Amino acid sequence: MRDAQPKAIQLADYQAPAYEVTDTHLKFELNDGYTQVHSVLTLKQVGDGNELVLNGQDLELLSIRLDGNELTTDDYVLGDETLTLSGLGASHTLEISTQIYPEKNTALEGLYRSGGMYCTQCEAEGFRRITYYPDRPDVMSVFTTEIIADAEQFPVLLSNGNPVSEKTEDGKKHVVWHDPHKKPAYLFALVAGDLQVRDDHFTTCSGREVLLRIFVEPQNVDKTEYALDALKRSMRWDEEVYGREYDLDIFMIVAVDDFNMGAMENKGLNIFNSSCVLANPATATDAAYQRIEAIVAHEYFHNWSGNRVTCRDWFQLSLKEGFTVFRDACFSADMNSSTVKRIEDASMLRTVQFAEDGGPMAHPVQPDSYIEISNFYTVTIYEKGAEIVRMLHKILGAEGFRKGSDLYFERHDGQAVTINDFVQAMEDANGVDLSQFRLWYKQSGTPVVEVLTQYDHAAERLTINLRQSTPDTPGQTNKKPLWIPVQLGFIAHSGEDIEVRPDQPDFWTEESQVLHFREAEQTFSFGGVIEEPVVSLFRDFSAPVRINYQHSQSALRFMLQHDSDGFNRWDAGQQLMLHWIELAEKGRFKLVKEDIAALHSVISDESLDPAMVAYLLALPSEAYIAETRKSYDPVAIHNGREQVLSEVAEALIEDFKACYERLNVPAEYQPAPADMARRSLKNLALSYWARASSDGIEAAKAQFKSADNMTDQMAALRVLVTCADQAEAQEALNAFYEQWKHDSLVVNQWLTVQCGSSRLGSPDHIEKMLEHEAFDWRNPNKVRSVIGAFANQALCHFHSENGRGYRLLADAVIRLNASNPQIASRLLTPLTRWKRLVPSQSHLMKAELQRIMDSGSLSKDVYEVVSKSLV
Ligand code: 0A1
Ligand code: ZN
Repeated sequence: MRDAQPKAIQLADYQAPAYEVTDTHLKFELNDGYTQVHSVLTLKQVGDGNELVLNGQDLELLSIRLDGNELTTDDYVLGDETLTLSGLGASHTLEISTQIYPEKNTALEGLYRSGGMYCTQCEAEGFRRITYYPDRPDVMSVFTTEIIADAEQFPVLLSNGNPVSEKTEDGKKHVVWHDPHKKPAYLFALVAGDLQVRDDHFTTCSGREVLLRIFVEPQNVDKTEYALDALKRSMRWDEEVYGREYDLDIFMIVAVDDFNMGAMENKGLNIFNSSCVLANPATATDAAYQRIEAIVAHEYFHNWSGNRVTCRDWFQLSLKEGFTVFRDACFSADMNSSTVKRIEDASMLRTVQFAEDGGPMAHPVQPDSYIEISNFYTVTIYEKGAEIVRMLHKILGAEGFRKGSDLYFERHDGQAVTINDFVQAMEDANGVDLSQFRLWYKQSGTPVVEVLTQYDHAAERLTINLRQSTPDTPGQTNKKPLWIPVQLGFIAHSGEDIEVRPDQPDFWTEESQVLHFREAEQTFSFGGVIEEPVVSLFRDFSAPVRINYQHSQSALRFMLQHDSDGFNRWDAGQQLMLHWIELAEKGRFKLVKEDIAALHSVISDESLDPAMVAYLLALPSEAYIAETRKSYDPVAIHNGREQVLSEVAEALIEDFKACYERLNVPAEYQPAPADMARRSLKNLALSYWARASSDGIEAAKAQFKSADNMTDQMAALRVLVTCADQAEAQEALNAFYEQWKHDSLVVNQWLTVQCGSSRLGSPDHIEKMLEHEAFDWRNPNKVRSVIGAFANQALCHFHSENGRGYRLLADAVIRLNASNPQIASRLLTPLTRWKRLVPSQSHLMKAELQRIMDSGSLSKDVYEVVSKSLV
């Protein structure tokens, strides 16, 4: 829990460490109820000063020796969260023993118990809960780790690097691991348990054999094959696309049930939330398979972008996260449909990151300050950070970007560096000046680009006028113009693209079809345009900006059918649908025949990728609709959207039925892109069909009963929960629970489908689920499945008029603040949006934030978000 007023850490205060730890020897004695940690650190003075500050949190200090001499309390200063030694010399050996209580660790940071196993989570600042140590990423050390534990209970004892020795004596197992690569403490990991393993091998590009191992609880061995395959694909891809080879003899993944985040890239020993690694056809949906592939890749790619080259301090977090998300997105695009991947990512960014950037927690991709670093594992750092790297890729071209990344890895291997070092490598490798581009890292807020186009038929000339501005955000005003890459296309009446030839070639990159928009206002002209084209702007979502450009309804319908850029094709449909929903909210919506014809042409175009068709026909989410408005009424949005859904379903009922029947063919389940695409369109068609007809509901019931894979079963269950009458929906939910209650990951999906449902997810229902035998406050996945799903998906219930939804969330935050501050703080996000809501809801929400603030001793995590939100 926090001091009275937690202090913000400032980037401007960064100071290099005075001491380096060249070697770190750790010995863990895991005992029932308590663990002892003995460390031997080899210290070397490398900077100014003779003071060594070690971090420590919730530790019992047993002993401390310097160069063999036991120190007394007079020899050091023990603060709340630090232990400081002064007057040190050039080199020393420091030995520290601490005692910790993993069994009581509910925060899931440091060393903790998850079920029958021990595991660690050290990023960002968890290592300080294990022993006193300079827990900062710019202190990199070679680690040797000895683990001693009961041989019967914990036959598997793992740590980073390569195994050195193993023996069993007096019922205790002793193992030693050695990691030859220098690393910061946040990449340390330890696992102990009675685990089973699935092994595989990978031969690297230089011919080295690497042993690949996935450790899981025994009942999950049949869920490991896909992750292992994804790992091998990732290893090959990183060699081929980035020239990066793996660097140890062994690479391990461990699945853990209690985990705050998705996964963690500890050197050679990745630890995964079991929901992000375990899959078999009967229990995991296609979406889960794709998430697993992406996260396995993400953690693996960190081996270079994060581990070999790491961050100097936590203000540089996006150095590893933005770059690694960009890398995993390109990998997923290469393994699947690149357009669909782009749509998913951009849509998530526009919904979640834009909301963050427009709210009280807005921060630059390189923040200037923070109170609790755990609060900065955000969509801004990750996804906006990835968009910035993507823009660099567009500006420099694939080859230039690769030259830059090669230089970056070569120049900084084994170092802890800054975002600026990354950009500098890109600059140096390409001979470009990226000073203006760097502003993307420093300015928060979503830029708005206003576009005006004018066509002069006689001169065959098109002009495009662009104006940019970035709104004020907390602590930042008067933003400067950014370097915005605008990928551009002109579409002729025939539907074909016309060549784009700007009169200012210096502002144009032919390879990526990008116009470089770099001033507050710029006008570009294009000659030789013989007919007035439809202008397709920001193709491939080439910059993370809001665009103000009014296409006519007919131009949008035209783009929905003809734009050669898949992203803009989809986006044109989204804009049309946003307009329909707005009209529906005003009671003025009627689907016109031109709209029906456009949708019909999409659904009946069998040449299109079915996954793409499914996206083209899906309405924007309620959360995204809200995000497009200055102020919003969530219930009105919900009702408007429901009306449009029903009208589309009725108008195209025959198309949806036919589409479902065409695609509902018996086939053995494969998690392959073409099969996933077929299932996604089939299940979308089912959801519309069931909305408009009882035959559709019957089809959903049949699919629910006969499905041999979770994608189809869950899709059918969702349809029944949404469209069938309440009793039938409940019956299906009960049957599902009976079938799957032994499988915790499937039960999580069962919780999500009902708690996130705009029909069933009422506060009463949520309270009931919190009492259910399947629920557990200590397990973050369960909390997310019930409370997270409710507050982020069941929006019409969460925003219920009497404020009960807000109260329920606030109660959960107050409760979790004490046991798991990270989860409490993340759960809180929907309450930070109060300023954007209609006044009646807004003050109810604010009152709940205030109640959290007044509830007593807040963790730094919760305090930071609540206090910033109340400003
Ligand atoms: N670095 C991991 C994510 C991660 C971050 C923080 C954690 O605990 C606070 C845990 C995991 C990644 O990007 O995958
Ligand atoms: Zn990451």
